[in-house]
Amino acid sequence: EVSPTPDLQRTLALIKPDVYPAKKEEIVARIKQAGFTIVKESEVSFDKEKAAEFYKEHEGKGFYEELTTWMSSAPIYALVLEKPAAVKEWRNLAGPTNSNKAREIAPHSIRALFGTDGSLNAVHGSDSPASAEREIGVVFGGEVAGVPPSVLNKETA
Ligand code: RTP
Ligand code: MG
Repeated sequence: EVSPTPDLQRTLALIKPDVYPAKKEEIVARIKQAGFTIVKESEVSFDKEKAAEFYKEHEGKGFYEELTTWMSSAPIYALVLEKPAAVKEWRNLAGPTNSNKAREIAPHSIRALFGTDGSLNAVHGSDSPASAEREIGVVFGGEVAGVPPSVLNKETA
C-alpha cells in the first residue's frame, strides 16, 4: 500500500553563529509555525576539521576558508526537520542565500528577517535529500539520517 505521505523527508537546519543564541527561539517558533516536526535538536560546536567536512562541496571556493573559520568560531544550533518535501520547504522558509537579496524578494523569509548579508545569513539548509542525509550524519551520526522509520515501516509492512 502507498504511504499517505510519500514525500515525507528530513533535512538539516543550522542556526549559525551570527544569530545563535540570540534569535534561536524566534527562529524555532517560525520552524514550528511552518509545520515542521523537530526530530532532533542540539547545540553543537564544529571544530575546523568538522566544518571543513561539513562544507567539503565548497572546498576551493573563495569563501570556503572564511566560512569554515566562522562556522567553527562559536556554538551553533542544529535541528533535523521532518515534513513532506522538507528539503525544499525549509530552503523556501530560509530564503535566498544573500540576506540583502532576501529582503528584496522574500521579505518574510528567515534570512530576510535575521541575516546580515551574503555570508552572515542566519541559517543553513541542506540542498537535496542526499545532502541532508550526509549532513545529518556529519552532525548527529548515522542513526538519525536516512528515510524516516515510519515511512520505511509502512512501505515494508
Ligand atoms: P546554506 O548551504 O548555508 O543553506 O546556503 P546556500 O545553499 O544558500 O549557500 P551555499 O552556496 O551552499 O553557501 C554556503 C554558505 O557559504 C556562505 N557564502 N558566502 N561570501 C560569499 O560569496 C558566500 N557565498 C556563500 C554563506 O554563509 C552560505 O550560506
Ligand atoms: Mg548550501
